[in-house]
Amino acid sequence: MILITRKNHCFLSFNQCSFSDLIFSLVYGDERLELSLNGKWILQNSNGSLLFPAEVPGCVHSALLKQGFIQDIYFRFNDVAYRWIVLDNWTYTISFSPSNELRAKQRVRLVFEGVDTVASIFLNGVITGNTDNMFRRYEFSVGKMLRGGENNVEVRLLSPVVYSLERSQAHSSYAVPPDCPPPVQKGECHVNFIRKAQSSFSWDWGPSFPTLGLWKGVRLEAFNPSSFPSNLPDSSLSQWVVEVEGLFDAVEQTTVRVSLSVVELWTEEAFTVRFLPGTHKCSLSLYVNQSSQVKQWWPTGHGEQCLVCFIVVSFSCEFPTQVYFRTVELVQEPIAGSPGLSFYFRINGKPIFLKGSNWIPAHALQDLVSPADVRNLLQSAVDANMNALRVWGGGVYEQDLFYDLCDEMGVMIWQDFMFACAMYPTESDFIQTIREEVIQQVRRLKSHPSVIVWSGNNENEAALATDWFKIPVVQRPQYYTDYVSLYVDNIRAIVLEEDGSRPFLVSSPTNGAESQWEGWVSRDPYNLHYGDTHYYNYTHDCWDWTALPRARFASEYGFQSWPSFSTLRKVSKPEDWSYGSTFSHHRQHHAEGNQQMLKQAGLHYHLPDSPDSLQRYKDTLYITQVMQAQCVKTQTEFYRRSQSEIIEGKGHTMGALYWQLNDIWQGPSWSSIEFGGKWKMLHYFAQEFFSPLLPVGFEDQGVLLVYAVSDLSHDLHLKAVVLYGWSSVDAVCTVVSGTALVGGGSAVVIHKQPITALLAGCGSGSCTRLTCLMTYHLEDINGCQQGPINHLFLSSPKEAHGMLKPNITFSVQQDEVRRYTINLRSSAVAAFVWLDALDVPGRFSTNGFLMVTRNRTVTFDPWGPTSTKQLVQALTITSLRDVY
Ligand code: BMA
Repeated sequence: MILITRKNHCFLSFNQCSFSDLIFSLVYGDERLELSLNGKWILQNSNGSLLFPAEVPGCVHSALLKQGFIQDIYFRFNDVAYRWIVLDNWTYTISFSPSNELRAKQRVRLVFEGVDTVASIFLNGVITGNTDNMFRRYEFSVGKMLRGGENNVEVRLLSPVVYSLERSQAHSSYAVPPDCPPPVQKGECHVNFIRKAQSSFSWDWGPSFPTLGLWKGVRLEAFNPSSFPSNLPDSSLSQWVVEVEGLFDAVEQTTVRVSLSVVELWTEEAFTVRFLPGTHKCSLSLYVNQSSQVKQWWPTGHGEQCLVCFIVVSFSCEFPTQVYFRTVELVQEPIAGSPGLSFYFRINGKPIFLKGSNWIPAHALQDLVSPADVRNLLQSAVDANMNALRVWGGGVYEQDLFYDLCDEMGVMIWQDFMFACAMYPTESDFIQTIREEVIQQVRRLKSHPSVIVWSGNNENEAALATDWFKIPVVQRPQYYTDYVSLYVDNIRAIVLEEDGSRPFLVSSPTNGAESQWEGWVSRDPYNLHYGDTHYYNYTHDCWDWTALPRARFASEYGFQSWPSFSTLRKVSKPEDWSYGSTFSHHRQHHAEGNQQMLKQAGLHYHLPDSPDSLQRYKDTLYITQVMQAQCVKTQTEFYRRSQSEIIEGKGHTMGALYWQLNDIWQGPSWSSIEFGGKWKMLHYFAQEFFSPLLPVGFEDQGVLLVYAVSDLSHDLHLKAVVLYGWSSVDAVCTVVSGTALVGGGSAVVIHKQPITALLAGCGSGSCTRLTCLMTYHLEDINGCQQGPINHLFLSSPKEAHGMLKPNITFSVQQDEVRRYTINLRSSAVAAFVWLDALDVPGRFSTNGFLMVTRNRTVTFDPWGPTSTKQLVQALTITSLRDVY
């Protein structure tokens, strides 16, 4: 059976509101009036003991913070200390005076772009509506309720924690697990009973801050009814279609001529649009000339993100906007020599290996995520050669800017719906609010070419199939029915109705088509022959690639590490600065996490033993980062080199999205970027292991294999060059392989040799597994290096002989641009050389590297003003041999 989703697809990138205004004024020659209610509101707690100004958009925590009632929410144990905030009810109030002109309009709506979460809304003391879902926009008709002069809006928010508890208690017929997070997370219970960021009640990488507030904009909008459009691209197997969808709200019948054109494609189509009274949907389709050369949107690394000018003309006025064109297919078809089905994405007809990671909320208080934070994180992803991110289902549907930037930067988005690691209730009011959430989010996001797949939830198929919650056998059918009702009969049905242009997966991990055939819950959603896989193993030696799952698509895998000392220092006191401190224990939300990191690190590295306790603490943070970087490197390289082969029936891996890109606070986690944007060692490693062209070396039963992995579009003739030597920067022995053809989008073996022969070939028997390591790179037929230099340890560094303290010294000089050059000098081969500019924010060109030469130059791009002096003072250099 071949299951292929193939859609030709174009995306309108214009601003929906302006288009709405456009149509509106065309029809009525009238304008829509808006009164923003953003800005200063008054906020008070339930007994009125706290009453103070609060900014909207915002939340109770950030308002308390601004008033000085609370300190940095992330400082030390404040997540627990500030729990009182979310156990209380809070009311936001604002007074405003709408103009007579606004009040005179036939329709006046009070619009909340986002209410967090459960609230009753009053206008002039009269209830206007209720909210129960932070992922929805709410609009209330308030025309007749507005009065001349001063009016007021009051939003009475209920404690999300109390609400969730009450909802779960009301659901008495059967349990909807889990009740509470594990105690190590210090979180709140029953988060699955509220449509709110699931991680806000705590997660294994984040604190419990169940926010309350008006987290998005509030406004009054008034108009004489006509229309507001959204856009809905359509599909065709052979042709590009630009489809514009409008939702119309008209009082009388009107007829308008509208023409759509893409001038550079010589394509134009005219329509007569008849507005009938009432609200209804209307779609206009522009079929692009088949002979046209459409400039397409490509993921980064595979081409440009072309925008094409699109023009709407009506009443002889031209309204230019822009569209993107791209296709996406999720290919699930038989593979020769392997049971099951393939699982990969084809963009514009080209199979593409997805390289990237998983995105979580960038702050517990979403209103504190600045545009610069979003841009910096996404730029960091692209700079690390990522082309894809998964917006994970336990957080939030991200803000518009996030998806705009992904469109611009060519980052593909795997978009989860916001359900994670739980069962969910299916009472009709719950389903209703979710239906509205899904409709709104799909309409908001479907015009983004970056979004390539919808996915119903995070790990709920696996939770059900592998019985995470110990549900008695007799009760299971109920949970299966609920699962299918929520994700298939409702969410999937809406997505298919609203957006037929992208694949939809019910869960992650899932067996995809196979799960569907098995009734949407596969017996084993982790089956490596189908779909995507999540894989975690903290206790097994992470260097042992033979234990790794040769999956079709690895959508989650990872290891924890601690952030750097400079990041932790901001939220701690000197008494916290040891690995065994109460603080270190408190910040760790994953059971046994701190011990697991040291155990894994201890398999290959000497653990820090400085007599100076602060130094030992800093060195321990460092060694956790070394461990994480090397573990995720090994695993990612395994997935990348598995893309072209089937071994024992498994392989054709076409995606590696490690867990997780970013952090929500300063604590231990799987992230490669610290809270605040600083790159961990893993992120510098990702820049290398996601290189478009990468040599991957590993040992298989005593034999060295070097693969060339290429994401390029063209073929290359390459050879591997292997160099090795441990104990001295001068001793180098070289082996050059034969030349091999490396096709674009493939992984091929380029060198194969028993390690014993390799070592013996170095002459005089001086090289052993303990005294030597290998570095290797690819060269083209002209002898030019292609891709980065990679390395392979032949034994654990803790067993290596001859590793010396490298005594690395440095000098800094400023270039004419705002960039600094750091010249390093080492007296010995040094592993995991780590430059840390402490509190000077910025990025190094490379970091955590193996230094096999006496001299090396690294550049530093500061993110703000600094000076050579400041940088010299801040800069510390640590290598593996320095910590014991
Ligand atoms: C995965 C994720 C998250 C979690 C991570 C690390 O399963 O989906 O729920 O944070 O593992 O445990």
